[in-house]
Amino acid sequence: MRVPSTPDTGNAVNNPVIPGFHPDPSICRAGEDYYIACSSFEYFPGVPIFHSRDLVHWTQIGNALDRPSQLRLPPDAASSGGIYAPTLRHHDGRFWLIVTNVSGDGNLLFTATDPAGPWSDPVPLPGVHGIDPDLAWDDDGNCWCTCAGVGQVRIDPHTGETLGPPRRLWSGTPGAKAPEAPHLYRIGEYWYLLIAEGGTERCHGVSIARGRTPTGPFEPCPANPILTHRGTDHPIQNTGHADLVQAPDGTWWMVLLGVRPHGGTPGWHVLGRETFLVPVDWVDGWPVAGELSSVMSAPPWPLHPPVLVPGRDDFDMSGLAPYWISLRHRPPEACTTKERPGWLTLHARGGSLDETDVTFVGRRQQHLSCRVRALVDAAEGRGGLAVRLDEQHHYDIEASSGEVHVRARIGPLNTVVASRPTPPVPVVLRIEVAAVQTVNDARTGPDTVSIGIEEPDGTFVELTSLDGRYLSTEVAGGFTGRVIGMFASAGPVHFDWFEYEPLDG
Ligand code: 6LW
Repeated sequence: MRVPSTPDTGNAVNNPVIPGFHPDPSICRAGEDYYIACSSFEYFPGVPIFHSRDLVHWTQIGNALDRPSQLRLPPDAASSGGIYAPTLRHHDGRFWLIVTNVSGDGNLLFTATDPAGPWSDPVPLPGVHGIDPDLAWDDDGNCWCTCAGVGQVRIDPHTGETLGPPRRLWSGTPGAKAPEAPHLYRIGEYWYLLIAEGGTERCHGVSIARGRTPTGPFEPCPANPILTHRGTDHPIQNTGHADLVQAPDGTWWMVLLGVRPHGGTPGWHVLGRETFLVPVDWVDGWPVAGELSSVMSAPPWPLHPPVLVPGRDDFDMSGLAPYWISLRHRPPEACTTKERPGWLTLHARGGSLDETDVTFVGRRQQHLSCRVRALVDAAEGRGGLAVRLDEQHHYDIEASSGEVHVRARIGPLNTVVASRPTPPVPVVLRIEVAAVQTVNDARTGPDTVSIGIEEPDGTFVELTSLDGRYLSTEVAGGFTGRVIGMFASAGPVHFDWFEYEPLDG
């Protein structure tokens, strides 16, 4: 197979280009600007939106669904329910986002003039059935909506009305399961239908077909799957759910999801499905994906250094940065920086971390090794720091007036693993995650979660060290990745600052 003609520019860039739990990436370009949207499941706000000028460095500019009128997640919405895969497109001078809320309203369509927001209230699509909805317009202005399973229906994107009967376009490669994540493109003389198949685990792959019209018939690419790591011990696995974009210089690129397992093959992954980038060439009217690797040759244009996200948040702003996410809904009164200026106050809504309505504000773990610290005043309540996958899989350190407890929840096991008296003053809690890298990226070293407090002089007192594999998707299941953050399980709990420090080197 030929490798893409993208010249090796010599300087290397890292993959994933958007690390941490940012699955199901959908990309579009408007002029010189690229945008990516990702799924967000039970978290609020939903659908993080990223911006880049070079395809390599991405900055989160907001979340498309940041109002309850856009994102209704019932208190009992399942973990890994809520918002599934989006499609983001730029058409007719506007940005269009279509997405499925599997915990309520089904398929919804949003528009914006600025992808940073505000986005519109939803246009419901009651006649569109299936997940992973895609949008494509033909030269006659018809809007085609294609969904997983690869069914298609014509819609009015302004009213959400379906126009005409649904039709089946393609069932994917015979013998491969779960044709999903469809995206339809008009490229040259063909319409191309890109899909994921094999399921979003180790058998995941990207396939494509082409036809002369947006409704087919479609002929599969003889080289399908055009990208997969199934059956290999490649350090990037579960590769699939892709989207294509053409750069202003005419080169083609593909974003897709992948995971970085730890512990050898098959191993376990803790950061969820992350967004990767790979170059694409065209041979005989078919796309040929380049090699997907952890370090890739930078694209052949000037790189724009990323806007660095501060590792420390002192909660001095009136609102929260876009990387902060809560579970299911964030009632303003439960999470405020107004009650004690310069502090974030969380008011418990009743639930503990084992419940779906716990008051929690966290950020995605984006590094295999990182240190998280926070200064907590729990004199009036109970709360602290947690690293979570879901209600049944989390490690947490909870402070109250005069003591801290460390708890491990692994499925049916739920136990306090360490306790320690503390002076009745604000205390610095620390969670340190270390997935030790070994030679050749084999990642067979230990994956630990060290939890403790800091003495007034900053000395770290480790209360326990737990095995990180039990906070992995292979153990917990689901579609999300680790989120590390602050919680309140009783009363008000005040946080003066929160610090996230990568330790990956
Ligand atoms: C998504 C489907 C998938 O809707 O997993 O990886 C589902 N592919 O396309 C949730 O992410």
